[in-house]
Amino acid sequence: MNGADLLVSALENEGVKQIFGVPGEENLDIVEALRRSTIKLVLTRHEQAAAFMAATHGRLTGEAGVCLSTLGPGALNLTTGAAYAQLGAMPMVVITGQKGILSRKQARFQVVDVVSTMTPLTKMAHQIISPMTIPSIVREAFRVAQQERPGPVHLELPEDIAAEQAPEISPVPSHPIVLPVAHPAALDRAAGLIVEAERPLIMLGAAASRPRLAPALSDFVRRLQIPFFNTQMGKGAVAGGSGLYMGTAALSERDYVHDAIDRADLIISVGHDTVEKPPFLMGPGGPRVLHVGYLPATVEEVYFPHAELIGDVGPSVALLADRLEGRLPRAGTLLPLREQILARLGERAEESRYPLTPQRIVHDVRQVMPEEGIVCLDNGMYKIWFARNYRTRVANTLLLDNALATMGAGLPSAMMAAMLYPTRRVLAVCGDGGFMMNSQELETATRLGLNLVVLILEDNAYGMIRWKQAADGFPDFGMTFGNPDFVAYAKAFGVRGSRVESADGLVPTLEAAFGGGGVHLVTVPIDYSENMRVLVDELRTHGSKNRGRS
Ligand SMILES: Cc1ncc(C[n+]2csc(CCOP(=O)(O)OP(=O)(O)O)c2C)c(N)n1
Ligand SMILES: [Mg+2]
Repeated sequence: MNGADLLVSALENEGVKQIFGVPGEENLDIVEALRRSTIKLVLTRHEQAAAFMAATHGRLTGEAGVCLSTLGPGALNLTTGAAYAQLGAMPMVVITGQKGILSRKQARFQVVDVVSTMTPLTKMAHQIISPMTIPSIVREAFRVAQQERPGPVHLELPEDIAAEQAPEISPVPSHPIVLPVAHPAALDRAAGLIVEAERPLIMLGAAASRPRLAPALSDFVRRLQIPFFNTQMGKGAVAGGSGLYMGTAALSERDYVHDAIDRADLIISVGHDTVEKPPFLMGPGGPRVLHVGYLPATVEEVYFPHAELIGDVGPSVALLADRLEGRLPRAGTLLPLREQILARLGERAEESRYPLTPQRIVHDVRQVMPEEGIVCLDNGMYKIWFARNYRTRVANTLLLDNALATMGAGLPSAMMAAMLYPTRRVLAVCGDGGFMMNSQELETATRLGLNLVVLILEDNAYGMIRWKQAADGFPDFGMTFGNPDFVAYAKAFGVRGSRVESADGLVPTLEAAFGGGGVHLVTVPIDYSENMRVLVDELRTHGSKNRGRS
């Protein structure tokens, strides 16, 4: 038995089923131990994709995903993925190799200080210096990665420690952990604030999307009958059909959902994580905010709650509802605004302009996705449109990154979702910029035999930045590029590709793509003139009218 064997048996003990990565020669002992294990080694074509996949595994299951790379260059390619998991609160364990630490036969060849690089990007970064410590370090790594607030942990296993002979040491067994529930005094205080409120509103933030929390939150909202809105990463956390959904705050102010937010006198902010672009801006005056979370709030210029309810969110909100059910005659004061807000979002959703408008694309995607289907977004202008306009009825069915907001994660995150849920429809939605940042993973997706459709929105530009440039009054400059013929590009990977040629062509093309199974790429031209018309001109007028009124 050597260090690598101890590592792999500790990973098996954690229930790890697969490791994503690109090995180097420093990992060969680990690769050999994996060959003899129950764990599958899933090769990707870039380490970044391996990290995005592992992080998404953690996000969707609550169990840390694992990625692997060599030292120096490979490890550095994992850094964006580490930051993605750190900001996005996704449990992940990152394993990297290193040259031997007991002797230096290759001097400083390929050596960078990976542990120092990973330290600010992870919850814990650690170099393993003895095989004897591996079982306990691995157990600790998974505990730290998975406990609130979840995130990435980095372990560096140098090649000589991996190869070092060691006695067989049993892995450290894990046990279930029951989290503390909010204190009765905090529950009383929170209940008091809610009873006093005249226009209460619930906000569901990123932590509301933790796996398995949706039933408790749906119950909480149903019992209180207080209308709610989501942040971008809190979408779906309350099951659909409640009739209390007021919208998603994809922008920080002036959007239609802010009609309700601006009028609220109390916001019950469940699981808000300030890594997200602010869903609303606190300032002098404004509503009171009650923060409900696994952990205390992070105080910011734009977020400074007046009271906090800290503890395991599910049981804590159930206790809160026990104190409040039937005692809130003003729960629905803001509800009459709902219809108007949702009607504005539905505008132009069926317009037959070609190239297609973002509203039409969101609308058509919703038509072909079943309630349980999962849409995974890359980062670009369309993220705002999907966040505002795409209605989710099931938690974690619109996976987007409003934390690091990196380009390039759309396809790998969709690949992970397709691996975890082979019977659900999974759609990656990418801009022509973001898709090309990790398009090499089409090979991985085909090799893995995934059922997956990739939708590319073509504007031949870094559209989001081009829009910002225009909105800020700069001349149009430096944001356009050419694209490959995406259908031919898909074909080169052995992937079927289709181009949408008319406004009515998107739904049938997506249906056919899903119907065919396997990996399918669909490309559709998008008309982004709506960005300026709606998100700048219309909302500016709306914002000023609204302020005048209230
Ligand atoms: C890795 C990375 N680089 C740069 C950015 C800044 N950025 C945000 S959106 C965007 C443009 C995205 O272009 P595309 O993928 O084509 O989507 P579009 O906005 O055109 O729909 C850029 C450059 C980023 N978020 N992540
Ligand atoms: Mg683009």
